[in-house]
Amino acid sequence: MWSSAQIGAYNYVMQWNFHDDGTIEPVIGATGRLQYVDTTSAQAQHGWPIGPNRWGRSHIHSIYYRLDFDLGPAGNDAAEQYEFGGSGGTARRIFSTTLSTETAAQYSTERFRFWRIVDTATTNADGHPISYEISPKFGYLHRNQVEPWTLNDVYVTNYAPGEVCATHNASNCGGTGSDVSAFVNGETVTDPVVWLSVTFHHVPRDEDEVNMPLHWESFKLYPRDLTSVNPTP
Ligand SMILES: [Cu+2]
Repeated sequence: MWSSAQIGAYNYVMQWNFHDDGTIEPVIGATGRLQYVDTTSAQAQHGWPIGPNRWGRSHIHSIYYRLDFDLGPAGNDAAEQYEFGGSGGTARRIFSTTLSTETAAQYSTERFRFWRIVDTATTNADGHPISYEISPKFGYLHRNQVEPWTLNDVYVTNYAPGEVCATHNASNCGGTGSDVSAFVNGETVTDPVVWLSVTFHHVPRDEDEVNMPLHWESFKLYPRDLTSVNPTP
């Protein structure tokens, strides 16, 4: 399933790929034309030469997904964070945390961190609770103090009808609260919504003109114990 939206000079292609094994793969494609081309040598330090007195300004694309799960019967969903402690050794211990209060979290390549939404009342044939794992694909991280939503990568909030857009929620989306960082305000999580960032750093190149090739980014939502064996043997 896909759609395309023009935002500024860019076109973004939003794909949702549903695989036979239950994996859901949201994919975002960026194309269109460069948004910012600088024309003075003083600005050259921020980008890459793409023509006579023209520099494509480097920039970060930040895409935020709002994932509102409801596994199994209504209710009983919980959010968990998993990671592996230690470093280097051959046997590293798994740690899990139930995010029962609204939480902002960061990616960790060193600790192999991932998250899942679990239905605490529904089990597969092995007796394991059914869940979906959120498996990020780590990109370049961009922390900008004046854009507080960039200071973390994953947000778990309790469902609220006014929390719609990750940024400019009140001004552009008619919602309640400024952005996803403000949605994390101590509520108990009984109906989890996960917000996930996908970022990439774009250093323009000659090939980006006239029209850019599609640049793809993605992450995966894996069924974890949704079935007791491989559903596609
Ligand atoms: Cu770009």
